[in-house]
Amino acid sequence: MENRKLALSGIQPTGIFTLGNYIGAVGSWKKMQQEYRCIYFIADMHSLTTIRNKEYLKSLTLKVLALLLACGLSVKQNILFIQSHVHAHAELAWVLQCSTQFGELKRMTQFKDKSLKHKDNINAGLFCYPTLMAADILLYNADVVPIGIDQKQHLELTKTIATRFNNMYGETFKIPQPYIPKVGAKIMSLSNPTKKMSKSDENSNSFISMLDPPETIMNKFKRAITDSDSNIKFSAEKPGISNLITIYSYFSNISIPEVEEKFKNKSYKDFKFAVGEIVANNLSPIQEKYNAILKDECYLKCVCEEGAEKAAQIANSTLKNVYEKIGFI
Ligand code: ATP
Ligand code: LTN
Repeated sequence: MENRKLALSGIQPTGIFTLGNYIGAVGSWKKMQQEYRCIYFIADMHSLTTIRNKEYLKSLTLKVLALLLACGLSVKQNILFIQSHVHAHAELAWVLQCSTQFGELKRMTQFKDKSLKHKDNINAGLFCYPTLMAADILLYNADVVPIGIDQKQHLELTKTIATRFNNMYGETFKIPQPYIPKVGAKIMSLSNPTKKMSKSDENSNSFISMLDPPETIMNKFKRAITDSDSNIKFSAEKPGISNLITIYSYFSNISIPEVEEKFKNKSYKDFKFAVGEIVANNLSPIQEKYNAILKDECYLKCVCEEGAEKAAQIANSTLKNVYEKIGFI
């Protein structure tokens, strides 16, 4: 009997993912493979809330899959699949929507932010997004959900929905816990360090894409907005330099005070160069693997098919149990 805990998470194919997604989420997914059973997926159904271009969605879904594999996710040890291939997600989402209150969804900050950003397309999917996310998690009885801090509110709502369902129909779902990294839970935009780094930002200088070539990475860090001061010190009053310290600390595996000590006599210019270099050096091998994997369409198809089959077995069994509990015959 497998007694390791289960980790589960997803990423939307809304763009080639950024350094923020990597540090806040995908990097943890990779590390957790040693200790946990892991289920990871590409949340294409979620991305339909903002993407309405067929070819764009299709090509991004495959690219994101290739990039996840290139980052080191193993399909031998884990389940990796595409959300829309497992129909139980949509079905459980409906059931959960019927035990979620309008007021609860209205309070979600992601809904408020995205409705401001996509004023011409405030669709019902965007509003109900957290119930689909709850279904993603509860179908597999996940113990932990590795996410960046921006998704914490959605996870809290998942716990509320699961507890409410369990109280109403009897013990059904495991209550999941978030897993938020201590360093890098919210990597900030390089052009506005009070805002989250986001792959759908219109300004490409605000983020490092995982596929940016080394020269672009060096340039983006060189231009990164920092504070008027010149001390390489982490503090809430200096979000620009603090963001760069966090990124350096993540890739060098040394603590924030150690980064400060290492660069205490250096200028911002030198430090930005060092950050660019360490990031470019870490992304290069991933990019090489990505280019090789993306060429092999047969392999990618095979990964999706196998992943979906394994995921569906677990998800369908949970859904069957839920249908019985709620009185579907
Ligand atoms: P979008 O720009 O389309 O809103 P996003 O970049 O916010 O997307 P998601 O696909 O919604 O990315 O997020 C995938 C995972 O990455 C989530 O766990 C999320 O918390 C995490 N994440 C996203 N942005 C950051 C960031 N800047 N820092 C740390 N973690 C992040
Ligand atoms: N909402 C997440 C993506 C996502 C997810 C999930 C994360 C969809 N379903 C289930 C963890 C568990 C986001 O990053 N925007």
